[in-house]
Amino acid sequence: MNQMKNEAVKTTSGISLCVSRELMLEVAAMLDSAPSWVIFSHSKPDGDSIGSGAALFEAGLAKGKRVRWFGTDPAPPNLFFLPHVGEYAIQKKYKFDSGDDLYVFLDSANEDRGVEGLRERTPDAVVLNIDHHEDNTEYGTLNYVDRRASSTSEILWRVFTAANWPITQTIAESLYTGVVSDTGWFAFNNTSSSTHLMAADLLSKGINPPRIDANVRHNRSLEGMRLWGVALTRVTCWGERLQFAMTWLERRDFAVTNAIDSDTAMLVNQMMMVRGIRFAVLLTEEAESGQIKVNFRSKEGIVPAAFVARTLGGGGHPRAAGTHLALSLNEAIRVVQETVDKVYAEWILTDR
Ligand SMILES: [Mn+2]
Repeated sequence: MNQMKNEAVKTTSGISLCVSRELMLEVAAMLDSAPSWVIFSHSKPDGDSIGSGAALFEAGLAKGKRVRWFGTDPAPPNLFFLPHVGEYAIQKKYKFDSGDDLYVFLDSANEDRGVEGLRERTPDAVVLNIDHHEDNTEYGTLNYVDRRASSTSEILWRVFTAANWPITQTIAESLYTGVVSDTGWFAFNNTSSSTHLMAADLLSKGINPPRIDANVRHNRSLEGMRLWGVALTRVTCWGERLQFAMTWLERRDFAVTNAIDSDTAMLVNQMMMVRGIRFAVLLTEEAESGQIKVNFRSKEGIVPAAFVARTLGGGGHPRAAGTHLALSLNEAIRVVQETVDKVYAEWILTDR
């Protein structure tokens, strides 16, 4: 376990914040001493995983490192505007067998979140694990896992700041994209005062938040919006205060609307906009896996989404989690509903 030691860190805009300075410098030193960085983003990469990857890629180039960047799935098109995304390459398997490369895992809770092969690494392979997921297994040679950080991008910002690495406008843009993606534009409760200090610092680098918003959020296809329409007309609620909501999508819905799988991003959050709903579930029949993808979201004061996801073999953040079920859609709906009720009943008795 990493020992957290609180010390004040001054940002370039003169703002102080309390974080583990020792660990940040250790991470920076490890990066500094490696001639070659191989960065890995998790499967189905999101704004934080691509944003932090782009920022680290640029920092590496600025330091004259050989930098490579891999992941198992393409970056979502709404993140193509970020720097170096063109250099991000798809790789399903990787040989972790070099003592000269530093393998940097960003936003990845465990060894199975991305490319295959990490478990078979040779003893000389050095792995740097930078993450904020609660269920991170600390699989790295060095782990900077801060479960209170809003995002991996926020952790990287601390490292860059502590080590006095220049934060260019494009690095700032990348980190900002990561933090707004993971905090729902500073609305989720992982948003801390430190998150806002980071945002202030990034704004001082000349970034353009409306441009980022236009690219990341306000960039949906009409087909995707129609898919949301299909799902939203099916929302059903249950529970003593109708606090649970669920909807689902089958393959036919994608064919009818001409939408694609990635169009479901953020859909589960929409149910939470309904007054009284504190826990939302989206079940999607996936083309690629042939399984049912299940997304969970929860608010404060109800069983955490991660509890339910873990009961069903998945994982994630306390309030944003998910799993995959090898069941038919109808069976999955039944199993998920029963599991939510069961885990909620246990949670009410013990955790309140
Ligand atoms: Mn993240």
